[in-house]
Amino acid sequence: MSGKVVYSVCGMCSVRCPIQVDVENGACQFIQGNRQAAGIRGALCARGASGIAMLRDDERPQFPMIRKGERGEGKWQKATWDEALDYAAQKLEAVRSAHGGRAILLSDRGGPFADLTQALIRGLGSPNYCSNDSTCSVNMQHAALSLFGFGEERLTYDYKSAKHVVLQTRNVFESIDVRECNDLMDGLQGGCKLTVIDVRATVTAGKADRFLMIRPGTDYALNLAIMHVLIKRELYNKAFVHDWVHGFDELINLVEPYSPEAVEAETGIAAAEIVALAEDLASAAPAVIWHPGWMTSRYNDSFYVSRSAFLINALLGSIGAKGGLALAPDPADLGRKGLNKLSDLFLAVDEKRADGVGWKYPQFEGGPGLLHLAYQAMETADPYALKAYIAWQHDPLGAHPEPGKLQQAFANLDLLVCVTSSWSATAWQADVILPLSSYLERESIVALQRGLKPSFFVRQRCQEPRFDTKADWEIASGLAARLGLKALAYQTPEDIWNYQLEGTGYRPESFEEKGFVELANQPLYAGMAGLKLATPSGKIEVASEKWRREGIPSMGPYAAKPVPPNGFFRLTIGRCSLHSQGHTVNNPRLHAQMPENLLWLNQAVASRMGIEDGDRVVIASGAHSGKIKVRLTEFIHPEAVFMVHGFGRELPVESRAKGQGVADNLLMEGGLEKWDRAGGGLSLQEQFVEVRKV
Ligand SMILES: Nc1nc2c(c(=O)[nH]1)N[C@H]1C(S)=C(S)[C@@H](COP(=O)(O)OP(=O)(O)OC[C@H]3O[C@@H](n4cnc5c(=O)[nH]c(N)nc54)[C@H](O)[C@@H]3O)O[C@H]1N2
Ligand SMILES: Nc1nc2c(c(=O)[nH]1)N[C@H]1C(S)=C(S)[C@@H](COP(=O)(O)OP(=O)(O)OC[C@H]3O[C@@H](n4cnc5c(=O)[nH]c(N)nc54)[C@H](O)[C@@H]3O)O[C@H]1N2
Ligand code: SF4
Ligand SMILES: [Mo]
Repeated sequence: MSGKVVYSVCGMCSVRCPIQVDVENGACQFIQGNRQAAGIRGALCARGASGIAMLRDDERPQFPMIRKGERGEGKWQKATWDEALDYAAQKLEAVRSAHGGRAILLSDRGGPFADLTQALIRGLGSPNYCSNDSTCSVNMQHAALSLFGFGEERLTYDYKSAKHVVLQTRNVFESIDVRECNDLMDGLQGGCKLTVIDVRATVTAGKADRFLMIRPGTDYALNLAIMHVLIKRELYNKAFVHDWVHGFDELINLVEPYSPEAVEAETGIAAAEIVALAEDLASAAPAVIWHPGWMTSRYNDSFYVSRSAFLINALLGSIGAKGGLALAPDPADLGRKGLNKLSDLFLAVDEKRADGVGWKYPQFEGGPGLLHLAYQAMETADPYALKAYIAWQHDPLGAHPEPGKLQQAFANLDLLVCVTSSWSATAWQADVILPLSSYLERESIVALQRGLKPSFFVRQRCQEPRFDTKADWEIASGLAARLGLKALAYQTPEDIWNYQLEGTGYRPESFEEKGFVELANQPLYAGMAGLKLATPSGKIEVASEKWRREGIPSMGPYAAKPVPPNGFFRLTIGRCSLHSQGHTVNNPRLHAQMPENLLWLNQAVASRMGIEDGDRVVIASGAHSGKIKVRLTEFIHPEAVFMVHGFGRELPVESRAKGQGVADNLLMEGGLEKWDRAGGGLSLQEQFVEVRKV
């Protein structure tokens, strides 16, 4: 066999960048970013480049497994695919006939390929699909919906044409999306100014013209003050506000008390800096992006932070503007037909969701749901019992606070299925593991890439699986065939692609050349002209009517953040360039480069405590504590400590990662009950931790 190039999609994190893979003699040899994809230009991040190390690693589930001992004991019986799928299907059928389809919950990572899992759960007769969003971006998503009537996916951050970008709680150059990194670099090279607002100096802050080290958790106060200055000094875009903002008078009243001087002590940011930033933005408007945040499951007011960020953009007229938060066209805007949805193979399920979304919480979006509330239902059987749970490429026990408490909720399940390509705390608790092929060994369904030039793209199989694993569509089809869901019981990926592409003018072969097909030749700025927003007023709503009906202020007054007592710090968390959440810490190559997480601690504070750089300290909260190495720096706010999420793995099957670093989620006491009632997301940083010298 000779060599070939396969165009595919990275799976080392949920961003899913386009890649091209050199395959020799049926084995992947080299991965790079897709050279034909605009915005990628061959680039890949360190994790994407470590895909081959993951592929060649034997420390991943290699065959189907059925639990033998107690949950979590790690005693497995090797099974054939027929045995494992029969087992899972029989248990699902038993749950379905005893409790109805609604007793089945499925969660996954959401994103462009979720139509498959959504189709499966709908076919099973359950409304209970949830994504990971309630621990990720849901506050920002609900902020967009409450203001614009559409979700954030309709907006494109037009960095390349921007004149001033503000990144607030965003670390673009370490918490990576390759396209976004390239676009922002292009913008900066073209003279765009960058302001970074963070509790610590990140790599991104290192590239900024202005870095504001904010007191953790006080961003909403800052944003109110920015709006105060824009309005008082009449620096806002009056025409845009007149045409598009509903409730401007309410906004004037809301921001009145928050002068720059009034928030200076609370935020730690000098009044003069706040004024200067507002003035700079006004002079660059409308080619301005004030980023509303990505990982926004942080505070009880994170929804307000994102909303106020969007409103700053509205005041600057940058919503829908070139160089701002441009509007991404839908295929229909381009006169093109969209993909046929697999979910439409089945009728919508007419049942209340277990998480209360859509009926108890009518303001929230039904699609991704709120997983932590589904777990409450699992624990209490209110509004009804959840008896089977399919965790699909998702590690909720690693990604939620209080995993012990979650495990107790799982005790109410008759069946816990884990579909996964790597080991995880959740897989270890499963009754049956359906091992997924790694992303290089499987294909995906076709998906829509949004943006100014939308495209359809697909993940192609680069090589055959090294182990007895299967692709998502094969697993979904295998379950569907056994559970009477004929429509989803596909035999080949081409059958699925043909269904999805019917009427679009494309065929499965259309993707061979580049891995994607573009729906437009030129970037299209859809713009605001002629748009009718799906909000009750048809405009951008300062106070959302939908939220008001539920008695929830969509932007309240700022509530001051408490100062941690002596020896305690606010726990702040995030990502690093070398790892993806929790699922790369055992990757041979990435582990070699970053085997453990460090605790960032302010230098001056540390010297008062007698702690030196590189010391191991105790970090504790409630019953949990761990020992972690400190990284001292003057560039972190003295009230905060910072650590990267995903470490502190305990599984014997992950020899490299086991026992290295500390798991941040164990330090989040009572964290399953702490959530932003207005935005829906968990409040992972409403937490103080104690730090002690060993
Ligand atoms: N304490 C705390 N909790 C957090 C966070 C935090 O910072 N601190 N961050 C939150 C955020 S932003 C998110 S998005 C969630 C993430 O939470 P998860 O989505 O649970 O995190 P991952 O580690 O990405 O888990 C994905 C799991 O899917 C499986 N998997 C199988 N195949 C693939 C594949 O091809 N690609 C990928 N990516 N995974 C595969 C692996 O088993 C892996 O364990 O956690 C959230 N929870
Ligand atoms: N390398 C890498 N890239 C990734 C991922 C990954 O795991 N690894 N995961 C992807 C996913 S799922 C997500 S959600 C995104 C997340 O992308 P981001 O949201 O940009 O990333 P984070 O690292 O979670 O947080 C960004 C910054 O918020 C800062 N911060 C913490 N508290 C505060 C505060 O109170 N105020 C302010 N102003 N700043 C604060 C942190 O110091 C951190 O630098 O990254 C994506 N890209
Ligand atoms: S950001 Fe990196 S790891 Fe994530 S999909 Fe893109 S290349 Fe892969
Ligand atoms: Mo995330």
